[in-house]
Amino acid sequence: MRREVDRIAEPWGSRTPYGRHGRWPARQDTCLAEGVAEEDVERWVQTASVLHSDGDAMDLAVKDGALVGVRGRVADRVNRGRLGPKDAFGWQANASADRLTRPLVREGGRLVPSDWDTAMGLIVSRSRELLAERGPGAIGFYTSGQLFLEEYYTLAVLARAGIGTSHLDGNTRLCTSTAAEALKESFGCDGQPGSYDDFDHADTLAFFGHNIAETQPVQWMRILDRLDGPDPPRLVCVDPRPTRVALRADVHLAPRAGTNVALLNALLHEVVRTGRTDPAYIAAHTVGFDELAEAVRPCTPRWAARICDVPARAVEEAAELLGTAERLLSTVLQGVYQSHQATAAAVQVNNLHLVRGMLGRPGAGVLQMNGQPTAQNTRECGADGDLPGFRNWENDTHVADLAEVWNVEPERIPHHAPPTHAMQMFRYAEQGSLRMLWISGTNPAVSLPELPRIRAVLAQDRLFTVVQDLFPTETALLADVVLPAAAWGEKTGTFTNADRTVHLSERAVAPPGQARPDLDIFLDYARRMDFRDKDGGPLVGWRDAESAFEAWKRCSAGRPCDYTGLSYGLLRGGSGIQWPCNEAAPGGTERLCTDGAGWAHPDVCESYGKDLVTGAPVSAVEYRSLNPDGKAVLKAAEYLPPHEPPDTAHPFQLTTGRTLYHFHTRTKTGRTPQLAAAAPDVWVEMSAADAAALGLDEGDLVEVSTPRGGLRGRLRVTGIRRGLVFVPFHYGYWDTPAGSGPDGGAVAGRAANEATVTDWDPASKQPLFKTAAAAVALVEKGSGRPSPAPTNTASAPVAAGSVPATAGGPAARVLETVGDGDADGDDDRADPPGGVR
Ligand SMILES: Nc1nc2c(c(=O)[nH]1)N[C@H]1C(S)=C(S)[C@@H](COP(=O)(O)OP(=O)(O)OC[C@H]3O[C@@H](n4cnc5c(=O)[nH]c(N)nc54)[C@H](O)[C@@H]3O)O[C@H]1N2
Ligand SMILES: Nc1nc2c(c(=O)[nH]1)N[C@H]1C(S)=C(S)[C@@H](COP(=O)(O)OP(=O)(O)OC[C@H]3O[C@@H](n4cnc5c(=O)[nH]c(N)nc54)[C@H](O)[C@@H]3O)O[C@H]1N2
Ligand SMILES: [Mo]
Repeated sequence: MRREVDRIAEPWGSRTPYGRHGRWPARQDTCLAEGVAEEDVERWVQTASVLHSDGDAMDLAVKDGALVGVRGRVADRVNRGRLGPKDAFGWQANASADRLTRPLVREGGRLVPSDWDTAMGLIVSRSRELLAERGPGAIGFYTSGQLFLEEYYTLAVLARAGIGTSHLDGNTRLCTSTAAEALKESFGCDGQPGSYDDFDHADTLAFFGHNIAETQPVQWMRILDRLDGPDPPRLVCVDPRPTRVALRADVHLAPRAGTNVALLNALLHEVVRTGRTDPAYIAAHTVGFDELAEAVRPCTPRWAARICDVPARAVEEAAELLGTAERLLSTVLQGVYQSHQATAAAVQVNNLHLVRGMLGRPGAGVLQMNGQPTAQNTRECGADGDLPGFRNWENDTHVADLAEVWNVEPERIPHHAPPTHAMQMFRYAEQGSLRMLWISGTNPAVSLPELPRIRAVLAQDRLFTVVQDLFPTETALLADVVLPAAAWGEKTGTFTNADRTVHLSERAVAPPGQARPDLDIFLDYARRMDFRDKDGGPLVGWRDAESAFEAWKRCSAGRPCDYTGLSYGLLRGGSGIQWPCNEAAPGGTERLCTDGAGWAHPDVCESYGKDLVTGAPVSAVEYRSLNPDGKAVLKAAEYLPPHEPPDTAHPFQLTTGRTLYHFHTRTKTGRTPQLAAAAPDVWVEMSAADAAALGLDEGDLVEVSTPRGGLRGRLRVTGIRRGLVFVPFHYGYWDTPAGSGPDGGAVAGRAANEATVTDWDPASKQPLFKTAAAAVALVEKGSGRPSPAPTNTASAPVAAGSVPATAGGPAARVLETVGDGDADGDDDRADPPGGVR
C-alpha cells in the first residue's frame, strides 16, 4: 500500500497495528525534493537522523552532487523505515545559502573572512602562549552531542593527554548528564539497560517527563501501532502539559513542576505497602532495600498529593498500574533531568524497576533516555566529564589502563579532581582563570541558562573563543575565530542512539566552500600542536574516520561499551548494531542488566556515586563496604522543595522545552521551509483559568519575566496545569531583523533562556531549565491574530477550531509504503540497488 501523507498535518502518519510480542511491521517513508522522482536518484547513501536520539536510519538521495531527499531504512531495528517530520525535511538545511564556507577571524572588533592557515595558526599560537604562561588549566573545550564518535574520541585524546586539561565537557551536560549519573548511581556504570524492542513486549509503559510523541516521534509511532493492535499496553504519563502521550494515557499525572521526587517516593511507598515487590530479585541483585523502604514509609499518596498538587487517588491508580505490570518499560527525560532534584528522581525510577525485578528481560526495562543524536558517544568517548570507555577517574588502575592505550604516563591524564563540568567552565571563564574556550557543535548563546550572563562571559576581551559550526550562530558572532564545519551528509563517521544502536553515516556530498569535517579540524590541530606519546610518536596516530574508529575500538576493548566486534564493513547495509559487540556477542547486545548490575563491582564501576541530595561524593572505601559484591544500589532521596518558588512578584512557575517541528536553536529546522512554517515564532502557553484571571486571550502578546530577564511571545491557551507557563527554547536571534539579540536593543528578548536561572543538580551538574518563578504581563492585545504555536501537539489550543490547524500542504508530502514486500512487511528495500551501502 502506498499513501501520500502531509507529514506536518499528520506527523505520525498511517498506522500499522501489531500485537504484543509481535514484530513491528515495516513502513518505508520517502521524501524527495519537488520535481525529483525515485528513478532520478543517482545514489542512496546510508546514514541515520541527527535531529534527536532515536537513531532513525535513512538513506540520503543524491543527484548531481546534491542532496535531493531521504527514505527510511526498512531493515533497521530502530525505525523499520519510518521518518518523523524533522527526519523527512531537515536535510534541506545543509544547502542553506548562509552556511559558513570560510574561516573567520576577528580583526578590529569585526569578524572577517580568512583562510585555514591563518585561523589555525592563531589558535595554535594562543594555545602555546597560554600553556607556557598559565598552564593547561587556562584552556577549555565545550563540545556537543551532535558530532561523530571519531570526532569526540580525537578531541578527548588531544584535550586530556595532549593539552592535559580537565576542562572538557559537552552540551550533553545540559542534556543527559543526569541519565549518565542515574545509571552510575544505580548500576555503577553508564550504559542503557533497555532496548527499543521492549516497546514490543511491555504490558505497561511509563513516561516520566518525556514527551516522546514530539521528541522521538518514530518510537511514538511504534507505541501508537501497539495501542491499535491486540493486547495493547497500559500507559502512565507524568507531565504537567497535555502532551499527546498524556492524552493517550490510562493515568496522567500533571504534577507541580519540580516535585518528581515526592511523586516517585509515593509510587514506591505504594508498591512496597501493597507487597508488589520482588523479594527474590531484591535479595539476589540489590543492596539498600531496607533503607529505601524506610525512607518512603511516610510518603503516602496523600502526602504527595499536597506537594505535587495531583489527586491522591490518581497516585494510587498509577501505583496500581506500575505495581501490577508484568513487563514494565519506563522512559525518563528532561521533565526529570532538567527539573529540580534531577538525579534523585531519575534514580527513583531505577529503584521502581529494581524493587519490582523489572529489568533485563523483554519488555522489562528502563530507558534513561538520551536527547541528542550522538550524546551517547560524547559520554563513552570521554568528551564530557568522564574518562573514555566509562573508566573511573578515581580508580588508579583505570587511569593506568587508559594511559597504556594512549602510550602516555598516567600523570599526563588529569585525574586529581573530577573533570570540569560545563557550568563550572563558564564560571572559570567569567572569573578569568579560563582564557581560551573552543566551542564545537553547540550554541551556548541561546541554549545555556541566563543568557545575559553567558553573552557577557563570551564577549570578554581576555577570553579567546573559537567556534566551530555550520552557521553564523549567535555564539559564532561573539567568537574570535570561527571555523566552518562540514555537516552530517558531508562527512563520514559513526554514532550511537539512546538504545546503544551504532549507525554508520557516510559522506554523500561535498561540504560547501572550505568547510571541513570536525575530525579533520581536530586532527589538524593535534598535528600543528605536535602532541607526542611517551616514546616520541604522534599522540594521535590516525588520519581519517575509519582509522579513528579502529583506535577507539582498542580504547573500548573490555569496557562496557565494547566496540571491538564492530567495523565499518559490518555497519554498512542492513541494520544498526547495539553495543557491546565483541567476540562474546558478535551480533551486539539487546539488553544490559540481564543478570543484575554488570559493572557495579568496586573494581570495575565507573563511579562510586554521590549523595543524591547534596552531591557529596561517596569514597572508594565507603562504596566497597556498601556494595562489596557489585550489586545494583537502591539509593533513597528525600524530597526538597524547588529553590525558586513562585511569590507575589513572580506568581507563575516557568518551564521550557521543545516542540515537534524544531530542533534546539533551529540552526537547521529554522532553515527548513516546512518546519519553519509549522512553528514560525516563539509563543507562551498558559492554562485557560490563569488566562481568564489575567484577562488574557489566545494571540495576546505577553511578556514573561524573571529576576534574570524576560521575553515576549504570543499567548496560546492550552490544557497545561494551572500556575505553569511553558515557553519553547528554540527561538534565538539569528533570524530576527536585528540579528544580534536583545543586547542590540532592536528586538525584545525571545529566547526562553533570557529568563532561566543559573542553578544545577548537585549530583549530575545538569542545569535546571524546567523550574523558575516568573511573572506574565500583557504587552498588546492580539486582536484575533492567533499564536504561532502548532495545534496538533502539546501546544494544542483548548478551544479547538478557534485557530487554523497546523498543516504543511503539498510541499510537506511524504510517501508511505506499507507491506508490498513479503507478508510481514519486511521487504528488502533498505538495500539500495547500486547505491553506496
Ligand atoms: N522535536 C524535537 N525533538 C527532539 C529535540 C528537539 O529539540 N525537538 N531535542 C532532542 C533532545 S537533545 C532532547 S534532550 C530531547 C528532550 O525530549 P523531552 O524531554 O521529551 O522534551 P522537553 O520538551 O524538554 O521536556 C519533556 C516534558 O517535560 C515536562 N516537564 C516540565 N517540567 C516537569 C517536571 O517538573 N516534571 C515532569 N514530570 N515533567 C516536566 C514538559 O511539560 C515537557 O512536556 O528531545 C530530543 N528530540
Ligand atoms: N531553556 C532551555 N534550554 C535548553 C533546553 C531546554 O529544554 N530548555 N534543553 C537543553 C538541551 S537538552 C540541549 S541538548 C541543548 C542544545 O543546545 P545547543 O547544542 O546549543 O543547540 P543546537 O541548536 O543543537 O546547537 C548545535 C550547534 O551545532 C551546529 N552543528 C550541527 N552539526 C554540526 C557538526 O557536524 N559540526 C559542527 N561543528 N557543528 C554542528 C549547529 O549548527 C548548532 O549551531 O539545549 C539545552 N538548553
Ligand atoms: Mo538534549
